[in-house]
Amino acid sequence: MLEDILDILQKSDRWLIISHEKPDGDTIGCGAALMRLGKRLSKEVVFACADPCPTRYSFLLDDIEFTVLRGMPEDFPGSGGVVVCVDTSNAARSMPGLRERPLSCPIINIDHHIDNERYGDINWVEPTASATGEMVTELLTSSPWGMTEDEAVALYVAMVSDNGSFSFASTTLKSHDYAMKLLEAGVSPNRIAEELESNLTADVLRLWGAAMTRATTFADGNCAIYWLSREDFIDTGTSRQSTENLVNFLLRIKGVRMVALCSELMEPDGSSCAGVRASIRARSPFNAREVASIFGGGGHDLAAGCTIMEPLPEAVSLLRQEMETHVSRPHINR
Ligand SMILES: [Mn+2]
Repeated sequence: MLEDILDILQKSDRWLIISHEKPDGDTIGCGAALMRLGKRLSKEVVFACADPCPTRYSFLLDDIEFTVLRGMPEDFPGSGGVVVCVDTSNAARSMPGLRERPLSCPIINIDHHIDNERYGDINWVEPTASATGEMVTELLTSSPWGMTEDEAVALYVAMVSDNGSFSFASTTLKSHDYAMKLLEAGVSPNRIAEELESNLTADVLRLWGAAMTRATTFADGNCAIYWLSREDFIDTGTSRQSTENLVNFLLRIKGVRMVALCSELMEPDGSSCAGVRASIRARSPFNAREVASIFGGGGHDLAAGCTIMEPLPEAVSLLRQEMETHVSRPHINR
C-alpha cells in the first residue's frame, strides 16, 4: 500500500491535494506537509479545500498557496497527475464534483475515519491512527525523501489537534513514536503549543463564556450539554470557527462520559436559522458516532458531529433524548 502510494506520487508531475470541507488541524496539517513535499520534489502542486483555513492554523500556510475552490478544477491535475484526499471520510466531504465525472488520474484516499467510504482508487484507511497526521508521517519517513522541519511542524500540528495533544484514548505508542520522528526533524512542541493554545481573542472567550453559563448535566450525571445561539455569535462578533475544541470543556465535569455542543447555524447573510450543528464527544464505552448517525452525521467513536435541521431548542432537546437513550442502554465494560 505505502509503496504503491509513494510510487504514484513519484511518477506524477501534478498533485492536487484536497483537505476536507470545514477543515480542521489534521486535514490542514497533512495537506500543508504534502504541499511542501510536492514543491520540494519540483511537482506542480495545488492544495485546495472547499472552505477557508481556520486562522488558528494559518501559520502553517505562511509561504505556500492554499486555494479555496467551489468544485474540482476543469483541467488539473489531468492525466499523469494525482489527487490526494487527506483525512476525508467520504467524497461528499471532499471537493464538490470529486466523483461526479470521470477523472483522468487516480485518487489516493489517506484517512483514519472508521466509516471511510473507500471512494479513492487507492484507499489507505487506518482507524487506529489517532490522526491522519500519523499516517502521513509514516508515509514520509518510509519514503526516500525524508521530511523538512516545516513539513514535520505541519504533521505535528495535525497530530496534536486530533489527539488532544496526546491525551485522547486514540493516542497509542505509535503516536509517540511518530512524534519522536517529528521532533528529530526539528519540531519544538513548546513553540507549537504556544502557537495553538495562546491565540484566542477576548471575543472568543466571551462566546465560550456564553456557552458555559448554560452547562447542564443529565442522565444521572453521565451526560452534559451546552449551546450557542445565532445571537451569541452576532453579539460577540464571532463565527462557528471560534467553537473549535469548546465541546471538550464539558468532559472536564467529573463523571461525565458523553457531551455535546449545539451551535445554531446562520444563512450566509446572518439571517434565519439554517439548522443546528452538534459536536458530540464520548468516553468509552459510549459512542459519539452512533448518536451522530441518528441525525445523519458521522465521525469517530469518541468524536463525531451532525447537523440537525430543527430550531435550536428542539434540536437540543432531540439530541438530549438520544444521548440519554444511548447511555442508558446496557454497555459492555461500563
Ligand atoms: Mn483527523
